[in-house]
Amino acid sequence: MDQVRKTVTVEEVKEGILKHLLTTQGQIPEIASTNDYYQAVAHAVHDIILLKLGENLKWMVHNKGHRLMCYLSAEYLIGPQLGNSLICFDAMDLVRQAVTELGVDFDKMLDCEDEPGLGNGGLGRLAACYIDSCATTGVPAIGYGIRYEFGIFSQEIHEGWQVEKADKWLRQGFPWETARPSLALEVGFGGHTQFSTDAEGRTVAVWQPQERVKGIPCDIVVPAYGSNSVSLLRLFKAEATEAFHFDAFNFGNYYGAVNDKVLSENISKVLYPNDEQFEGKQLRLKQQYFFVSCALQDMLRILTLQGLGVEHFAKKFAVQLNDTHPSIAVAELMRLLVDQHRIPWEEAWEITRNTLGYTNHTLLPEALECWPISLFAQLLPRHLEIIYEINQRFLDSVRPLYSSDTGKIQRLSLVDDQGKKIRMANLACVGSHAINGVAELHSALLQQTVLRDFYELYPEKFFNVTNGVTPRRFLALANQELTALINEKIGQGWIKDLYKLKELESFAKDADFQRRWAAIKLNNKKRLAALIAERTGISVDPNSMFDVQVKRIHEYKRQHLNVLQLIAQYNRLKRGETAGFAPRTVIIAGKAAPGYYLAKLIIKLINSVAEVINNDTDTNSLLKVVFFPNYSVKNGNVIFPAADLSEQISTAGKEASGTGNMKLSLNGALTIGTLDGANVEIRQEVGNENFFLFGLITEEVERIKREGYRPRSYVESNPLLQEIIDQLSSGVFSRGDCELFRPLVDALLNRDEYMVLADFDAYDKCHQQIDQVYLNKKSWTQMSIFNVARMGKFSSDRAIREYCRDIWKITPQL
Ligand code: 26Q
Repeated sequence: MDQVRKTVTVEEVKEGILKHLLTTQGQIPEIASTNDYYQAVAHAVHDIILLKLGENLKWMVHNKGHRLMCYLSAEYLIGPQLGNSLICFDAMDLVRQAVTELGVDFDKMLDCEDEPGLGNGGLGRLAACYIDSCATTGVPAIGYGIRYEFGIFSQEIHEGWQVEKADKWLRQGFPWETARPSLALEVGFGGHTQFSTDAEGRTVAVWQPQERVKGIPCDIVVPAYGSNSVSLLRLFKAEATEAFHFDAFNFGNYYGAVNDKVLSENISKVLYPNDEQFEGKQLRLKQQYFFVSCALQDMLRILTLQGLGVEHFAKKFAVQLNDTHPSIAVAELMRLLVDQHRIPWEEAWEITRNTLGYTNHTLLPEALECWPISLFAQLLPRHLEIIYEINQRFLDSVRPLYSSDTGKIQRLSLVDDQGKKIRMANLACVGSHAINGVAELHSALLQQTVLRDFYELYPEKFFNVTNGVTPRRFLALANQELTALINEKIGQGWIKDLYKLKELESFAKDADFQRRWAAIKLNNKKRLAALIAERTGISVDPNSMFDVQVKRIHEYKRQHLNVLQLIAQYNRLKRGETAGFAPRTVIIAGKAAPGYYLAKLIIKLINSVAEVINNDTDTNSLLKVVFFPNYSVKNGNVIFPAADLSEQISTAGKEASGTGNMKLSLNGALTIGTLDGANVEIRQEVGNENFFLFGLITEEVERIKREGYRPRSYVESNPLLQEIIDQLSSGVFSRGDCELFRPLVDALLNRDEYMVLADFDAYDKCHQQIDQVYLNKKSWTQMSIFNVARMGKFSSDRAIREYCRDIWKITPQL
């Protein structure tokens, strides 16, 4: 936003801040807190966003001349807004100066922002990166979702256990949104369908819902980097309809009416904190339908505003489904077109399929959404009828192709074998023109496993779009010192074209550049060390290797493999085997789904092992362990720039892509990883020699399982592993409690679903090699530079361009 920089002076910024200090915070400078200043600065910057970009926003929504991409996602993990906006406007220094001149600590001021945690993890953050990249690449886009009052819980650690606290992100208000009650939409639930005949003798279905709820759009304008382009994030908040008040006075049941009002407002109350594990909760289905219906109605309104008829829907909108969470859109769009706009079924079906694209994010069978038909019948009776109709027509059309193969027909059906559930992935596949996975390996495995039958039926519908992350937030903002060094050498072009980082390769062997590179890493580590001390009381040595695993806690992500290796290393140090060892700080962070017992026990394990190791004076100058509480976008941005080693150690074939792997590598961490998700492509890009590979590959995992995996045999043949299992079982890390970790040990010894024991030895050996490389500082730094220089592919801008080309048929304007 050159204009902002050119036209706004420090004095004007100060004026804007002081104005808001008074008008928004009701404060005078003499007694204002740092938080008051944060609020004032945020409002002042938000003013600029609306004043400078408002026109562009209107143009984007109302201009007839382009196709609009509408992203449907139940989650957006957007992170703090102020710093990112300043990066986009290239106004960081300007505002830093203004705030400093007002006598306020700029960094403390930035730190006041509570982030909206409206997502669980990767999928929600990906949605936020994509909305950011649409703005920067000039792709007209609206992200539709839910404005949860409580986002992902905030995590505290009490005696080593995770404790969930409500996320009151709205406590101080949220300066970045504009509620637009005049644009509210109505959504129905329950009731029944009435069939009647219209003037032309056609049957018309009219859904008579039992309950109605209003969706209030809360708009967040997302600025581009370096242009006036924007994206719009439109999140809906549920509110009771006015009808409640009528009922109350007509029937004298005032309490009942108010109670119903409260119940309907519950829809947007809280984000469900489970990922990768489907749970068929009624309120969750209500959330999904609520925001999808609001979104599609909003699109129809935009169409009308542009003077276009509904028959233009597919030309006007490319709608992308972020996993199956919004897949009820298939039935809702059909309902709106057929029941409300009287479009013939076949034509409506054509529109629906041409409009929708479906992105899959998981191969784990337990994560696939299958909703009980009984729940559907109760909540969305008309949609159930529509889904049955879609299914009947679909199965009728494929039966001739597979006449003798009833198994195939059963697997393709939108209804499960017992006739009890709706398979949302099947609905999404049938109802969209494009289906994609999120990394090469994932897309290939989708075609071979969960979506195999659909791939055989419609191979032309399948695509891969490897995930990416935004370089604005995850490098320019998170790592400002490194950004300054990079800019000095190659200019700022990489911020919009990440492939330009390649130009850093010519400095990889330059001793002075290496020295500066390493000095910046050290500074970032000092900053993280200070935060670790503040949050956990643990002191860590910034000169040790920072070995980082940050992501949701899940057995398939194998944080416990990390812990087993850590114990192996601890045992070696205890035995005095210190030769060739690089002093190491193992940093793990992530939230466990509140109902996922083993994941929570893994957190307890990490903290218990940390307690023993950190307090052992024989070893604690060489090895430390930190569980960093409450991993979030905000904390992530302190962790990524400080990482030396990035742990991406999921069982091959289980991680769809991963995006933390990209954020860490982009900040100069080297990866230790399996051939899983996007690791495969990261390794391809950075070069095999700059990536620490270990472990079974997908085919081997499958083969060993087929042939009968006996996890115990790996323990029996490896004394190191035997020793660790014995320590866990005999209370060495649990103050003598032999029962505490038994569920974990049993899971490993008896099933080991994720092949932790099978991969342990390779992982341990790989770590020992890494130490050798780390001890050679020059060569480590060189590898770090190569990693960053070769991360061009993993920009979300590249991903958005691919979606535009292959799926949305939109030409990016920038
Ligand atoms: C579904 C139904 C009911 C309740 C919750 C859910 C639910 C919520 C969130 C299911 C899944 C999620 C989140 C999944 C997720 O984050 N997947 C990750 O997506 C990333 C972006 O593509 C990938 O990089 C990761 O590999 C993948 O695990």
